[in-house]
Amino acid sequence: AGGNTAAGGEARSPEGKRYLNQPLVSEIFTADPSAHVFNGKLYVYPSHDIDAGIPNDDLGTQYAMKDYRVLSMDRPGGEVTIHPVAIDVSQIPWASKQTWAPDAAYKNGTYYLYMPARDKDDVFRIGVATSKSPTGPFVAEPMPIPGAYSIDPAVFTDDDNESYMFFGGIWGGQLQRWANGSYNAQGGDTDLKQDDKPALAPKIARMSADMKTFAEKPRDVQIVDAEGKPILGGDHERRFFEAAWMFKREGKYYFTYSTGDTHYLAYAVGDNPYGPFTYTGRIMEPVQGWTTHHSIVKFEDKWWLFYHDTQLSNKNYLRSVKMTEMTFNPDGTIVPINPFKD
Ligand code: FUB
Repeated sequence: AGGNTAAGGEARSPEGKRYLNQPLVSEIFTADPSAHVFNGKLYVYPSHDIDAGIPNDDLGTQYAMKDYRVLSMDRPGGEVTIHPVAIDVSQIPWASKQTWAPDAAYKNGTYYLYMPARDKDDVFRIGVATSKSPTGPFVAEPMPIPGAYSIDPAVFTDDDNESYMFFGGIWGGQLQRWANGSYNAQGGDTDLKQDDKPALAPKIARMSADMKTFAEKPRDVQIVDAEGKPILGGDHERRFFEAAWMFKREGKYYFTYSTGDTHYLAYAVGDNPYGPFTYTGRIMEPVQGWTTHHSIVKFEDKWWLFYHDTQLSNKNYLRSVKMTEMTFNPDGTIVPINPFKD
């Protein structure tokens, strides 16, 4: 992959902006990074972007990924290892294509890889695969997780060892087609088209002890404004689009997400995993590329934002994972990050 290196050796975007960071790897394209600390090391579970020669459309048909590969490093800034294929779509019995943004979890000696993909009827479902190693190979369960649908699973384990899956994404992620509780192929390609009503909510479900099923029916994750009123469907700068990620700091629960077509990473704060969460602000301004998708993890005493952009390819569907330190103000708000240097 080639970069955009301006005179002087500095990488710049096509608009001439200087990138804040360089990609973690350039041998393959990676996106949607879910980072975790396992056994004192950093593991990143990204999408593995490929060029399938499919033009961009609003459903994300161009994101035609076929397998997962794990990245690891001993510490932030350390050498990054690209591990062999962890699982291929042909090894996921229920899936047909588009292995989108994954997440991983560890419990009781087993690593779990959560994978959204289109099933044989073209409906996005979420399945799970297991391994004794954080880098795989992973073995898929025969069927998707019952009651899980749409895209972008993010599994959060609280201090009491209970785990929860957040999931969902509108437009290509099909969440709007589940608005009435079951899949409706006529449910539209974008959102509810009800700008003055509450926006489509991401979902949360507590996981069973086996980490392979839900212990409850998924519930709506409510995102509200400072007055406690739901964020509306027309509020594209604040409403949930995709890329849910939860973390906990100093007793507060941070529900973080992408606003999609306005390209922000945003966050809302609550006092328990279910919410409601009060919209608080932005984590990151738009990156180069249409999508923005992240994770946030604490390594030793610092917090890190993992994200992606299209610096290496200048193509929306060929992205590269980056990481940068994230800091907090004394009141617990996040210091917003500009992906370009001023
Ligand atoms: O990578 C495919 C999709 O694009 C992800 O599932 C979304 O979050 C967006 O990044």
